[in-house]
Amino acid sequence: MRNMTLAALAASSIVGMSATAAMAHISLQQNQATPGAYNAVLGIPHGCDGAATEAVHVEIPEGFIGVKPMPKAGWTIEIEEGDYGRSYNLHGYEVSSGTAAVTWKGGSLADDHYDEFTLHGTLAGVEAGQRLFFKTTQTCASGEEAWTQIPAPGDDPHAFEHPAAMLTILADAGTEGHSHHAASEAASGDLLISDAWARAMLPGQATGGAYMTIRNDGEEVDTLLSVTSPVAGTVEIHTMTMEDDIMVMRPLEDGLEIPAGESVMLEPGGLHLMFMQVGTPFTEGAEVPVSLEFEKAGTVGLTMPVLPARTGRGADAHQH
Ligand SMILES: [Cu+2]
Repeated sequence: MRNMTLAALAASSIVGMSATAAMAHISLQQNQATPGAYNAVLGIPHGCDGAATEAVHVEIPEGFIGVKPMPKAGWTIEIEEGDYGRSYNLHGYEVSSGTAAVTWKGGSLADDHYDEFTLHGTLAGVEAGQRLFFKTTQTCASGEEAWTQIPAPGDDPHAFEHPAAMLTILADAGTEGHSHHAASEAASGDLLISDAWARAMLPGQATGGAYMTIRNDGEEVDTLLSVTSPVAGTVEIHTMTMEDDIMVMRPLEDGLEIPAGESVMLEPGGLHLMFMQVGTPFTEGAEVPVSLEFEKAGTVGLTMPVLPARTGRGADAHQH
């Protein structure tokens, strides 16, 4: 069902673009990754207007450090070194410069063939939700094809004819030392869910709150229709507003809209998920499984860590 929905979405987004542009984009085989070791595998799906590709040049984005290209038979490699925008700690060493660009040249990749070019490195100093762009230029006997367009924040990356390959950073669930960021994440289609957590409950309490950020990188609005969890009788999506000095919570009967190109934050004092009829109160360190049903992206499952109630606004203690 979900696959059908995504296929239908993909088909509809192709309408209006030329067939070559729709299929032509250079992209990363794995376009979402957590901080740490990462292999950027760039797929080159065709040549330049029918001509064979003779060189592939990739600019390394800030935050992808210690990069080494994978050799390819029939191609020679040229590495350009440069300074990073800041310094990083890589395996215990302070580094402030490294590979800035890589060129594979001297080969020949026919227009009707597909090949992959791999860069191994480490994603460092990056945060969940951040996007890294790999500007790539193909050189053919007939000329160049530059895949270097980068969307401004909020812009739709799908609208470009020659977009740079995009990598989205996911939350690092293993990060220690800042528990408020130790959140689970999940992605489906154009949606990215990050910084999800459930609030620890008091003994005997039957309702609990949960929070997350939902980002929609797509071209169309999506709607969170319903939420379920095996550890709660029901889960509601609540708004919270101040009315005459009183905090009022209301379920969103028609679901929660996630506008195209925007992030919606569920956070203490505002929008939240409300777990009702919870059998065993959530305790710090436990994990809460949850399943989110979106109108377009389908079902997205994730597991949220239970964190202590954050300091500050205590108004949404969920004592209904
Ligand atoms: Cu509530």
